[in-house]
Amino acid sequence: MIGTDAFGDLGYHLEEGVIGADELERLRAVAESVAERVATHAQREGAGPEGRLADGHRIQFSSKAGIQWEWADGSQAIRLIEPADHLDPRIDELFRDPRLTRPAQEALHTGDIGPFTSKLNFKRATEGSEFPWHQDYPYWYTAIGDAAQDVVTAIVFLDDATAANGALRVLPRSHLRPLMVHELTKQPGNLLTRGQEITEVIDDADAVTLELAPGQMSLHDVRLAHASAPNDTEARRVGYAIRYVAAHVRNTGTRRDSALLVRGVDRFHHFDDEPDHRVSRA
Ligand SMILES: O=C(O)CCC(=O)C(=O)O
Repeated sequence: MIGTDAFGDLGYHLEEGVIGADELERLRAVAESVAERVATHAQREGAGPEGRLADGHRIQFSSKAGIQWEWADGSQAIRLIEPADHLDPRIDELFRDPRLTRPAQEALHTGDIGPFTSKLNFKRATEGSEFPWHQDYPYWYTAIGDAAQDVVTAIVFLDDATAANGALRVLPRSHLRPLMVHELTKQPGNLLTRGQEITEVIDDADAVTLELAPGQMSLHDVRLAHASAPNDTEARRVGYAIRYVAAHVRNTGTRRDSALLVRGVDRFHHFDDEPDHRVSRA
C-alpha cells in the first residue's frame, strides 16, 4: 500500500533517460498520427457527442476516448486524449514497459500493479493550456474511493519540458499534508477534466519546476500538489501520463470492470481479466 513516504520526503521521483532518441522519434510520430486520426474521426459528420465541462472546455467523446479541444475559439488542436493506450499498440506497450513499471512498483510498494488510465497531454506550441494546482487524489476518489491512495502517476515527456513551455511544477512535501481544498473553476485555459483547482494560494517560491529532457519521466504521489503553465512558446511539449494502480484496488461502483495486470500476480480478483485486445477497440 502506498504510504505518505512512498517517494520519500519530496513526493516525486525523476527517472533519467527512460526512452532513447530513436524510440522517442517514433513515439512522437505515433502521438502525432494518433492526434490526426482522432481529430479527423471526431470532425466527421455524425461524430461522437460534444459537451462543455463545468469550466467551459469543449469535450467530445469519440474514438472511445474523451477528447478535450484547445481553449481558443475555433481551435482544431487537441489538448488531451484520455484514454490513449487503445489508440496505438506502441502507446499501449508503454503500460507494460519495465522502464515504467519498475519505478511504479517501487512507488506503490508492491510488485502487483495494473494500468489505471492513460492520457496524451499535447501542450501544443503557443496554445497549450495550463493545468492549475491540483492533487490527483480527489479525481480518483470518485472512482475507487480510499483506494485512490494506491494510484501513482508517471509522465513520460516526449519533448523538452521547460519552464517556458509548461513543464510540470510540484509542491514538494505537499503529499504529507492533509488534502487541500479544491473547487470547480471557470478559468479559461484550465486543462483539467472537471476544472478543479486548489483554492489555497501557493507561493511560487515553494514550488519546483521539473525541467526535463525528452525521454525523462516524472512520477508523483497521488496527493502531491502539481500544476503546469500554459505553453506560450513555439516548442510543443507532449507528455504521456500513465496511472498505475496496485492490484488489490477494487472499484467501488456497482458495475464490475475488467483490468489488465501488467506486472506481478493478481491475488485479489477485483476485476475481470481484460483480454489483451485493446488495440482492436481503436
Ligand atoms: O501534463 C501536465 O503538465 C500535467 C498533467 C497533470 O497534472 C495531470 O494529468 O493530472
